[in-house]
Amino acid sequence: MIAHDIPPMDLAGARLYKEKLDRAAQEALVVALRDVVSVAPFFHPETRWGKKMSVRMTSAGRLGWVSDRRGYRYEPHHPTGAEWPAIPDAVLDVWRDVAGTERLPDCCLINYYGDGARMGLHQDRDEGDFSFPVVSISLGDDALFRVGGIERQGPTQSAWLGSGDVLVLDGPSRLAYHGIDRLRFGSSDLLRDHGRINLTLRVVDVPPARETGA
Ligand code: MD3
Ligand code: FE
Repeated sequence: MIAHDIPPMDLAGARLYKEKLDRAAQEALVVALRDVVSVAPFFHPETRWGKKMSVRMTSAGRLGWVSDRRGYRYEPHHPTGAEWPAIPDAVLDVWRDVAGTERLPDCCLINYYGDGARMGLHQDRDEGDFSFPVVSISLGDDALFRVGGIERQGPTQSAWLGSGDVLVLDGPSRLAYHGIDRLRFGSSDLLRDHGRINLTLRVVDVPPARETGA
């Protein structure tokens, strides 16, 4: 079930829907994600300087997010060479509910945070068109999220993201600096071994403009 009655909170221009997904909806997502991860297992990405990131990742959709010594980019294949699995319908339902566009996402990045994992302040700017929103779904342990403006040095706001929370980044917030400072490891019993899963849904490519007559 997706709750419709609670209006979102404003978080530096982003819309935060607290507890958007109830426990049954969260469990249904976890079940669907188990199938994704059995085809496209989590891997431990490296930065372009060869340092392992603390977050483990995989993706679903036409394109997946990959990071290694060659840099950060979207790829049509998992590091094993297999195609990424399709984005589960239950995940697309959340997008349809909050994204406000007919366009469906190309990529569902799946981030897993174990004890001590974090993600430094960064912008998401490797997509073709920033006019589409980014939608983030949190599952499992609480995480301290930080979001600022479009300049790295600017002031930031922090908020705890809990299981079932949905965040929509559009308008100016689409290019805001953001990161995850820390987890309250073990705060949720949704995932068997605790930790946190974040789903980030993005439109990556825009279909090429069609020739107009002549
Ligand atoms: C704000 N992930 O994968 S999700 C990422 O919780 C990423 O795993 C974090 O940042 C996580 O790139 C944060 C919330 C989020 C996602 C995309 C954003 C916040 C954003 C794009 C623009 C501004
Ligand atoms: Fe990001």
